Amino acid sequence: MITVQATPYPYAFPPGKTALVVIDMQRDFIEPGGFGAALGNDVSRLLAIVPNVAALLALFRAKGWPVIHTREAHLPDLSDCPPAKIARGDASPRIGEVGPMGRLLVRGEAGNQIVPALAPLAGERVVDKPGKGMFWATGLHEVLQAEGISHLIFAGVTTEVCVQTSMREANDRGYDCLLITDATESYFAEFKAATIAMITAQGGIVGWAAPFAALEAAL
Ligand code: C5J
Repeated sequence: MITVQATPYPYAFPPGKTALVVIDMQRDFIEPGGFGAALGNDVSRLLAIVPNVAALLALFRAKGWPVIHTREAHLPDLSDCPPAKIARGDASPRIGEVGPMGRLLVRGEAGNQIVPALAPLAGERVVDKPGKGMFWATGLHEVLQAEGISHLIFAGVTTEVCVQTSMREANDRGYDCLLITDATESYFAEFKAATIAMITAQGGIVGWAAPFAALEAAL
């Protein structure tokens, strides 16, 4: 076991049974002109964590440990997108509409891809998820169970939406989860802080949190 100094207490993980999960580091959320920007968000906050996520990826790749990337992505005919999700918002751009980087949140479109600096390598699993959480309608739990994965280390965006939802889904399925606090970000600083506080409260009711340096130090 490797032990990381974390909140609310040290996080111990077994190498070989632990995967890195990088949530939705997609152009649509992170780059100017994408879905996130179209919703009125300051995407520069998210862009700023790209080097930290790259360092985390480099560490896992150097160790030969498993890496999973997710994308929030719908089928081109939107048959996997609940009508309520399409309808949500007032004057906001809708999922499936054409934006500056192609159809918003649609598989295969330019904006739906992971930013080039964090592009998946051959052999790394890429999960297209129609929901906020990584387990809903993806079959991922069965795959991870077959591979004996018991621990998940999380990075990505946004902290309070797809990262938190995925961590909560993982927690309910029995995974021990660590969030790398400087490799995740929100459009809203207060939402990031609140998410870290709520997942680690009550003895780590959802999981643990630690900065990247603590993981590096543990190794
Ligand atoms: C959002 C995400 N914020 N990846 N998606 O809609 O967090």
